[in-house]
Amino acid sequence: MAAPSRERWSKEFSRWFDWVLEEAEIYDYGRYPVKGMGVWRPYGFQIRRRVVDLIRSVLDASGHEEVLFPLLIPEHLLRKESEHVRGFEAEVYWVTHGGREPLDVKLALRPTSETSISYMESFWIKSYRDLPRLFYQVVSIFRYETKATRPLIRLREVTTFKEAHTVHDSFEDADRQVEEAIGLYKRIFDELGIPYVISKRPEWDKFAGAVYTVAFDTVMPDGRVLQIGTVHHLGQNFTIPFEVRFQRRDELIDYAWQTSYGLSDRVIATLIAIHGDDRGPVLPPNVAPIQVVVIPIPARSEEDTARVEKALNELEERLREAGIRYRVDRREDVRPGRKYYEWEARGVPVRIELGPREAREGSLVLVRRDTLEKRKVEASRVQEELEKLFEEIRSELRNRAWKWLETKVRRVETVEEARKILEEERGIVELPWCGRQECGLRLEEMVEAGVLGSPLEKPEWVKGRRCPVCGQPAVTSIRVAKKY
Ligand code: P5A
Ligand code: ZN
Repeated sequence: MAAPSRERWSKEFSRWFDWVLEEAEIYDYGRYPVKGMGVWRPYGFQIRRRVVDLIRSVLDASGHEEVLFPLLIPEHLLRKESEHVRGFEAEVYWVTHGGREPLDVKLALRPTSETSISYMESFWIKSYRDLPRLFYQVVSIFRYETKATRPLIRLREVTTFKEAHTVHDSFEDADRQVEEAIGLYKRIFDELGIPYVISKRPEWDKFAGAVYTVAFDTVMPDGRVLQIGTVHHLGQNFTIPFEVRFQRRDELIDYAWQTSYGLSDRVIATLIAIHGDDRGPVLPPNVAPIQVVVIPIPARSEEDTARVEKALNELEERLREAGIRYRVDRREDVRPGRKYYEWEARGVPVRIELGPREAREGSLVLVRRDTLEKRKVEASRVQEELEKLFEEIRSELRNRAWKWLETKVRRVETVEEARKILEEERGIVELPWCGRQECGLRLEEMVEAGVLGSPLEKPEWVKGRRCPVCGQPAVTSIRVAKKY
């Protein structure tokens, strides 16, 4: 059987995504009576937990220390860094009352935690010997987003915000941390098979309060681009107003340097979206709540029924022993075909079919969710076969996603071509660029799309080419896309 098509997945992505969240019982959105806020359902929560566990393990193993700060930030802290507050002011939810009493000091629901964390760091950090310090927390943040909200993609309560905040004794060490963070995020995305493009954001689109911002973007099935993670060099922009001072090795007192970086529910949204097809999502085995679903095929005779039952018990024993997350779907009132459909829609990566014939032969049929390819294996070898299959699925999902992304990134030299591609196919378009802000802003208007920024290294291919807006020699390339 051929692999499922990806018609609906790409052509009606928005509806496909809503259908998956509902059908697979991942996230209930739109029914909860506050806009931009949804409910993680048990199956979705399990996916979320495995993604968070993965991120935690990568951060823990690289010297990050987990902390937990209060949700509420007093107004004067939030206002201390002027660029930051200017960037977030319109998005802050305020707590103004305690019971019936108006509060003396308004309290913000954190939109992010640079201010509250910097404030506390001013007490904790004294000397270069204390540095670097790497903190992170996994929390809800609140942003009163005015662009159209979408489940997991643009939320007003971001429930799975993994924010890291680091402190350093020099600008260069913070630069090095930015590199390090980029490496960690690559690892996380690679584990999930999520392909990405890394860009240095232009001046006019960096994080409010950052010296510079590096962003990970991916192309969603509809060709629109989603920012799935960001890393910021904060310089001394927060440590000066918050007085995070330390004694340097040469005994002088200086302000520290910081970085911050974050991931959100968008990582889970992308994981669900990117590997999908018209039958639903395909979850990589390392984060799938159920890695294997076993479907018993009903037998006609009593003898066969007993055989199937015995083979099922042996299979369960082997799966349990191997530590595989499995479920046996024993529902008697539901036909196998219906069961296949339901578990496919939940993205379970492998199905095992076990009927009278397999029970007699001592075999099993393994079916891959991504390709629907069937494989007959000896029942006694199921553990090894599954290990092998999980690895194949994981690497093939990743390869397929990367190949798909590569077809969505196009290089052109004229505004006209860029405009046409963005209009018809979306994706990411790269053009030569003189590096000037005014040309970047002009380009955004001309192609009716947003600038993502430039690659971290000057690309070879722009050599000898010109900025299509002003005709000056290109110093780098610029990426534009229709963004979420
Ligand atoms: C870095 C962590 C920050 O907030 N402070 C702490 C820094 N950066 S950010 O770019 O504003 O956000 C980090 C990532 O969070 C995702 N994101 C969202 N996801 C869902 N709904 C939202 N409303 C939302 N806003 C931001 C983005 O992936 C972003 O890169
Ligand atoms: Zn130019």
